[in-house]
Amino acid sequence: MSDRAQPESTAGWIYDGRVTPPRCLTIATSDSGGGAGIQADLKAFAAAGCHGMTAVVGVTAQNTTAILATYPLPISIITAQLEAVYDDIGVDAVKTGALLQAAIIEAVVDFLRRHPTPLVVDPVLRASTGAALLDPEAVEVLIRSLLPLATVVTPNLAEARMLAGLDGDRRTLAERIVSRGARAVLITGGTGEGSDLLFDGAEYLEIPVTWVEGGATHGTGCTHSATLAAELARGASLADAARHAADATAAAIAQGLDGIGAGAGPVAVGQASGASQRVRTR
Ligand code: PXL
Repeated sequence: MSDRAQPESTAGWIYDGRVTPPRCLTIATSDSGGGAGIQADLKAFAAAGCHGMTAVVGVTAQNTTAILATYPLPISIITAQLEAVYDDIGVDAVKTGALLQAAIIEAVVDFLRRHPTPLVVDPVLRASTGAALLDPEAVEVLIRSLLPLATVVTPNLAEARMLAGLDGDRRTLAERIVSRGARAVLITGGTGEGSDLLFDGAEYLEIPVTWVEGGATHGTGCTHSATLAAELARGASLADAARHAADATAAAIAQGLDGIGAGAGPVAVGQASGASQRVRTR
C-alpha cells in the first residue's frame, strides 16, 4: 500500500494521480437467477462503492425455487482467474462464498497463502432451498486450511455449530471457531436474535440488526459478507464494517424483489428509492 494514498474526501484511492475505487474480489459460484452467489457479491461491491472482480469456481443452474444443476470449474481455470486479477489489477479485500469441493478450497488456499489479502470467509454449506453447495468431506478442509487465513468468518448459527464441531451458546461457538484459526468471527442472526455477535479473540461486540420480515431473502448471506469485505477494502475497522454490513443487508431485504420468481425473491442492495417503486404488470 506504500504506493497509494487514501484521500480524505473520496471513497477511492489516488494511484498514479487518478482516483480509483477500492478493489474487491469474490471467489464463489454463479447463481443464474441473479439473486445469490457471484451476482449478489458484485451488486454489493458496487453498492459499497468498490470495483468488483470475480474468480468463478462453479456454475449453478438456479432460479428462486431450486438449484437444478451444479458444475464445478477446472482448477486450472480458477487459478488462472486469480492470477489474472492479482497480476494486473490488485485486490484490497477478498471474500469466498460457495466453494463446492475440497480440491477447489485447496487451490484457493494455496493461492491466498502466496497472496496474503484481507479475507472474509462466508462458509456456505447449502442454499436456502436445500441443495448442498459444499461437499460434506470438504468441511474439514475448509476448517483446517481456509479458516486460518480468514480475517473474519461469517457463519449463521447452523454454520457456526458446524465450524465449531459442537453445540452451545453463541459465545462458546465463537471462541471455538477462533481457536480453530480464524482471526475473528461474526455469527449472524439467523434465528432473529436481534444482533450479530462479533468476536475477535479478545472482545465480544453485539452488532445491532434490524430484523426485517420479508419474503425476498435470496442472497442475504452473500450480500452481508460481500458488503463486509467491501468495507474492509475501504479501510473500515471490523466493528464498523460489521455494522455497515448488517444495515445494508437489512435494507436489501426490506427492498427485496418479492415479485421476481415463484420462490424467495432476490434481495435488492443499495436501491433505497428505486426498485420496489417501479412496478410492471404482467
Ligand atoms: O447464499 C449462499 C449461496 C451462495 N452461492 C450460491 C448460491 C447461494 C444460495 O442459494 O446459490 C451460488
